[in-house]
Amino acid sequence: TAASPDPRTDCSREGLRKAVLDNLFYATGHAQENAARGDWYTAVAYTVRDRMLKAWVQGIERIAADGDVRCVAYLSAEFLIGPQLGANMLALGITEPMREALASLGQDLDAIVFHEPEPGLGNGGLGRLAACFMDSLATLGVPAIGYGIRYEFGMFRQAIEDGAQVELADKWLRRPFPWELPRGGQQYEVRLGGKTHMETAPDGTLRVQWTPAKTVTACAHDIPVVGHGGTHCNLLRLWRAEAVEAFDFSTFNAGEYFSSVHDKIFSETITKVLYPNDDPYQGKQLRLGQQYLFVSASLQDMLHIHHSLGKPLETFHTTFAIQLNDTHPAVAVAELMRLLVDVHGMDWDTAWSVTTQTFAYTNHTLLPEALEKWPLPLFAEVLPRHLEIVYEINRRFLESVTAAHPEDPDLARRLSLIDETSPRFVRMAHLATVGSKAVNGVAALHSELLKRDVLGDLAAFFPEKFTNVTNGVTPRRWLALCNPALAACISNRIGTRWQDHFEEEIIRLEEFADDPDFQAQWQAAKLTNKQRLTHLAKTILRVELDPAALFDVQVKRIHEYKRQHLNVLRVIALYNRLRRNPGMDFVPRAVIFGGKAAPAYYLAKQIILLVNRVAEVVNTDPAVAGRLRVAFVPNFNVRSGQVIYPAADLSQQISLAGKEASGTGNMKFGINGAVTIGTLDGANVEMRACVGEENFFLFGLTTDEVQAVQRAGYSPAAHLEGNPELAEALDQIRSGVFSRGDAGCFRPLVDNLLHRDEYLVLADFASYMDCQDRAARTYADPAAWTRMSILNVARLGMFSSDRSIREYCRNIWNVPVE
Ligand code: 26M
Repeated sequence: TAASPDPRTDCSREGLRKAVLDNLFYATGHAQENAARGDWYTAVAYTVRDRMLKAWVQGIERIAADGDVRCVAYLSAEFLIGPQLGANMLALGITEPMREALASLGQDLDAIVFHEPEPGLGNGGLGRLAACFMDSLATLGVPAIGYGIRYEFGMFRQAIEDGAQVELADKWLRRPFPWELPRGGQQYEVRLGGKTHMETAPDGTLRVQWTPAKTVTACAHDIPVVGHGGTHCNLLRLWRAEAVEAFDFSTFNAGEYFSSVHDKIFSETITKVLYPNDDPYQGKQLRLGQQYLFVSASLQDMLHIHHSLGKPLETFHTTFAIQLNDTHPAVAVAELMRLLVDVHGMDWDTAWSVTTQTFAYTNHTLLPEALEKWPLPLFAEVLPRHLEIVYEINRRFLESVTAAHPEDPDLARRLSLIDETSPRFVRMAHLATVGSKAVNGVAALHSELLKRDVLGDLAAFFPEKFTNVTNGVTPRRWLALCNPALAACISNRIGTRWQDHFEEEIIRLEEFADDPDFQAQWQAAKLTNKQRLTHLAKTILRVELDPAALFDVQVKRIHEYKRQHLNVLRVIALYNRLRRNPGMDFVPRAVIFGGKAAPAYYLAKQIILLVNRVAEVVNTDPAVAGRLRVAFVPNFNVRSGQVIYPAADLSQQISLAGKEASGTGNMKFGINGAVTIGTLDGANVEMRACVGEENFFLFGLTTDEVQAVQRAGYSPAAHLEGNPELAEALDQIRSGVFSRGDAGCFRPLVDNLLHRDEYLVLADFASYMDCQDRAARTYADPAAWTRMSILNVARLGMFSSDRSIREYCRNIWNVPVE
């Protein structure tokens, strides 16, 4: 007789049905009749998780048992992984049998998938990139661990009240998160504060002793990351801070009892909340504590794994390649030195050689004010031993600098790990660069500008370290999962291999760009997605969109350099045109915005308010009804992105040239068939080169022109003279037309544009308007537009994160990949 299938791995429709019912009862304690949507979600999630566990355990064993393959350790303070259920079912290939199994139980899979709370453990691009990279590493079968922080509260939930952003706590752990396993066995002590002194070791050598002020425990929580096809599974290991135990409460008097509880509360504060800024305006002590906690625990964990392989410490870099996702984990350079030298007694030179062969560093920003630097007193207070180590690294480094360039006495000051202005700072990008084998930017232009400007002196000193790896996004989540309509349309023509061989396969769509049947199917898919977004806008916003209109979308963090206010000025100008000339030829548009502002970023919040106030005026004016609509989608996150990107016709990528490191939303829009209107910034440059200039709406100053304008002394007001439309729009904002008559409301924003305008909004306005007109004219010709849309998808193959990861493997990590 055939063995009956294992109820925990059986992927047949019937097997899934039984398993869901079993989990519903045994994991949630509810009979089918009393189960709520959340209970069904839990039951389905456990059913899927059961089917991942075998690969998951094998993945861990492979890392712990095979010392011959170098494992990638991706260190990131943020992993914006998004909802897990749908992605995991897709990877395992069980979406359809699960859908049928649930249907037979009277349940709708899509409703259950939509119910999942999203772990918002990231701010935006950088955190989402880390998640796409984990997906690609698993899909390519590269052994990897993502190390990060398990924030109890992730990115805040954004509500819009009377047009303004309000921040609400994100309680994503209200119910247990079914995708994590707390690992009681993986706990490490992390020390903070205190003092150092010299001590004689038993063998007579002098060693530094660090007596910390506090010790906390870092506890591992593991989340599986399963690759496409379900065979390979990697690990995301997130750390939670916990108080060390070991109090003997019986001996305490009341005062000690309260102070010990107080200590416990402090310890657990460390991983409480994600900092919601996407640039480090002010260095906060707790933030440094977060960074150090996850870095120290991760390095201890890696050393533990390395040791258990029976390999000598000097070969640590053959076991792990550690990637620093921006400078947030850069203190790892000093921490690895401390662990090797202070704890394991290795000599400095050997330790430095191991360290510099282990690390590589990715930079994600060109904004000089966003480069992390920690005030020395703060750094000394939290990490006294690490400051000494940084000084010693710096002393040796600057010695080599002066020896190599005696002709440039100022060079040491510019390269130093310490910024000697007062107050003095530790420059984390310098520490990361000196401590790494490779440094990369995230798009070709960005990497060039890094070498030229932001890290120019370092790049001149270490030319061999600097390289580029252009970002990418996973075509699983950002096409197969989020856009089933377009995915089916694509697979009908070229099969499904594009899902894990995107670059190779998707180009085959080119030959169908003018095929009328294919064009019709393509348009039908886009319409389906626009209807889905229309439904969302109606239910959550009570805004009526018209799926026949051009969906013109800008979703991303709200930042002056991303220039959402340029987009708003354009909307106001269009509105004025329509009012002045009701009979004009006009392609109906739905202009959609979304994104969060850092809670303390005043002007970004003004921009949100302005969008909502303009929406209020435009959407209630019968003179433009049916032709112009404006919507601000609240709480833009991974889940809403999965609805928004597929519905876009036009993708707004309008940052000032030279400011956006790469952008990844641009790629998500592009592979979902949106055409880009954009500047020559970040990865837009490479996207345009791939799709062809005739399939991209380009406007605006170039990086070099921007620098020339700024050197010559930019005067924004000069751009009003030849441009009455622009002057009128600014005047309306200032005079209260979009603030219910309150003339003071948008003064800070308008004054900034008129007198400062750091991001050259006024300088690019005319060129933007012209370009928008060109886009509208093209949209009016459906065959021409659809051709552009198809060619965009077909030619964006290189923007798969699988390609990015292959480049990291070959050029930076020296790890084998297919
Ligand atoms: C640092 C210190 C304290 C508090 C917060 C931070 C911090 C957090 C996130 C600083 C920067 C953060 O993210 C920056 C970011 O998301 N950069 C984006 O990275 C993307 C992926 O490479 C690029 O596509 C974007 O262009 C870039 O803006």
